[in-house]
Amino acid sequence: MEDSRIALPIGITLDRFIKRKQEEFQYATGELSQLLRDIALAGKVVNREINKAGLINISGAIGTQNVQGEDQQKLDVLANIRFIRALTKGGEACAIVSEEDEEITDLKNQGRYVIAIDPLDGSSNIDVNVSIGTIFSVYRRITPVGSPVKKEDVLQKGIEQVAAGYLLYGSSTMLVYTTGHGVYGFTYEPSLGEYFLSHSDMIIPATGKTYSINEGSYNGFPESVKSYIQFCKDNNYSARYIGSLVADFHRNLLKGGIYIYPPTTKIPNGKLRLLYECNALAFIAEQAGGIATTGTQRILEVEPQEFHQRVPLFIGSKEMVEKAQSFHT
Ligand code: AHM
Ligand code: MG
Repeated sequence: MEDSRIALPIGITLDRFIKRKQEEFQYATGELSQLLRDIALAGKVVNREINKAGLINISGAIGTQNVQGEDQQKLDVLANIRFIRALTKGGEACAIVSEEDEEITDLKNQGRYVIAIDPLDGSSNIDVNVSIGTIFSVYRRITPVGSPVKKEDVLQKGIEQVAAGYLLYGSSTMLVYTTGHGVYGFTYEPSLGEYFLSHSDMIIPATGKTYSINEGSYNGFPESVKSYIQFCKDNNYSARYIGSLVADFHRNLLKGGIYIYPPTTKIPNGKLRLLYECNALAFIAEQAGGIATTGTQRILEVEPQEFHQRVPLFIGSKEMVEKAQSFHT
């Protein structure tokens, strides 16, 4: 019995939810379940560190740069360490590609899964007490278990994801994930140290009135994007742009809306990374009834060429993304 979108009661703990879901799949080994628990646990640790950021002097740039040449914040580094540690100890993942590391981390174990992760997205918002997030994708490895991990294990199309999700460290902390059978959201209760199901079988409204784009870069946008922005203004849409992809995406998932990071004259492929930002959110968007494209191509079908590849992103409510795309000639 492989039904997918089974209604489990709001308030059930994440642990129990994962267990119940696993029981529904005859041949499930429990490894993916354990992997999700590991990520959820690392999320608790990172959440604790983020909440301390204002209290102790751990926030702020530490003077090093990540592989994209951007300043790394201390918490980026810490989050990267926490997730890698949790996944290493868990043993289900054999390799990790992270925004913070140039090369793949081969965990040299018997794990069957590969993780692509942005350990702390929206890091420019850390110091200003604005929501940030973690984004992750899970793939099955292609090469034999136990052998050295190869590029092709990581460079898989988004359609090959077996699970994807994000943690949102906001006014409350949430874990939202999919294994390809609907999208489920869990809210973290810090005093109990537990995640509880708060959003069952999430569906993004087919349309909305919110558009999220960094209009400061307007002059460098393609004409099609400028025309879509004009359409939004003509229709009295609201502009909402947090500058943390997870937070902007999450709001649009709940309320309906579109998030766009287009190509610009300065950055022709946009800013966001295919493997550990766009694919995970595209999988979630589609599972929730939305869509995600580069403007011309389904994100989940983009063939990755390199670990830190960037792609333009148009994601959110189906009708809004379709409308935005209709301006492309
Ligand atoms: P990061 O991974 O370095 O944090 O960059 C990704 C972030 C997204 O969360 C956000 O939507 C976007 O960059 C904001 O970029 P910009 O300041 O160019 O609008
Ligand atoms: Mg990021």
